[in-house]
Amino acid sequence: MVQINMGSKEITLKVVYYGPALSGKTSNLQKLHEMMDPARRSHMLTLDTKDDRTLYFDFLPVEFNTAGGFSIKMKLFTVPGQVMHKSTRKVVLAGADAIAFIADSQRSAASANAYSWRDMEANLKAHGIDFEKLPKVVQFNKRDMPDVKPLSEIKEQWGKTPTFPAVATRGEGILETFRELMRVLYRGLEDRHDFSAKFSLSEEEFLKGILRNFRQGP
Ligand SMILES: Nc1nc2c(ncn2[C@@H]2O[C@H](COP(=O)(O)OP(=O)(O)O)[C@@H](O)[C@H]2O)c(=O)[nH]1
Ligand SMILES: [Mg+2]
Repeated sequence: MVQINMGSKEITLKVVYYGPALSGKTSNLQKLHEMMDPARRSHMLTLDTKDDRTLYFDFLPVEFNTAGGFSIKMKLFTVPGQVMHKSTRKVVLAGADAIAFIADSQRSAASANAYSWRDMEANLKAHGIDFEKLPKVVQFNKRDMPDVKPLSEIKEQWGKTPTFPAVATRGEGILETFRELMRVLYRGLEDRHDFSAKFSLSEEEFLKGILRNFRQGP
C-alpha cells in the first residue's frame, strides 16, 4: 500500500503489471521506458532467463515533484506469468496500489487469461487486499495476431472495467493503458487517503506530473 513519509515528504506508490506468461507485460514496461526522456530516466531492471521469459520481475521507477513539495515515487513492476512462479507473483503483488492486467487477445489464450485472473484474485486476497476495490485496468494485447477476440465481445464481457487494445511490440495502446491506470490509481488514493486535500495534489496535477516523464507516443 501507498507509503507516506511526512518527514521527507515522499509518497511511494506501487503498480503491478499482471497476466499470463508471454502476454506482453515486459514489453509494456520496455516501451514505457523507451518513451521516457533518456536524460531523466533511470534504468529499467529486468531479470531474465536465457529463454527470454521473465524469471523474477521487471522494475521501472517513475518520479515527479508536486507543487506542494512532495516527491511522488511510482514503482512499476511486472510479474513472471509461468505457472511455476506462483510464489514470486504473490510476493510482487504485496502492497499493490493498482493493477494493469495484460491479457493475450488470441482466442487460444482465453483459458490462460482466466487462470491468471483467478490466480491474481487469490494472491490479492491472501495479502488482505480488497480485490473488488483495487483499481484495475485491463489491456488486450497482441491485436496484430490472427484469431483474436473481437473488441465488441471484450467490451461486453468486461462491463465497467476499462479495457484497452494494444500491440505492445509496436508501442500501440501502451500509453493509453498507462494513463487510465494512473487515473484509476489516483481515484483510489483519493477515496482511501483524501489525497487532494492532504497533499494538495489534484488529479490533473498528478496525471500531468506522471505523464511529463513520457514522450507522447504514436
Ligand atoms: N505479435 C506480437 N507479439 C508480442 C506483442 N507483445 C509482446 N509480444 C511478444 O510476445 C513475447 C512475450 O512478450 P513479453 O513482453 O516478454 O511477455 P511477458 O511474459 O508478459 O512479460 C515476446 O516475444 C514479445 O516480443 C504484440 O502485441 N504482438
Ligand atoms: Mg515478462
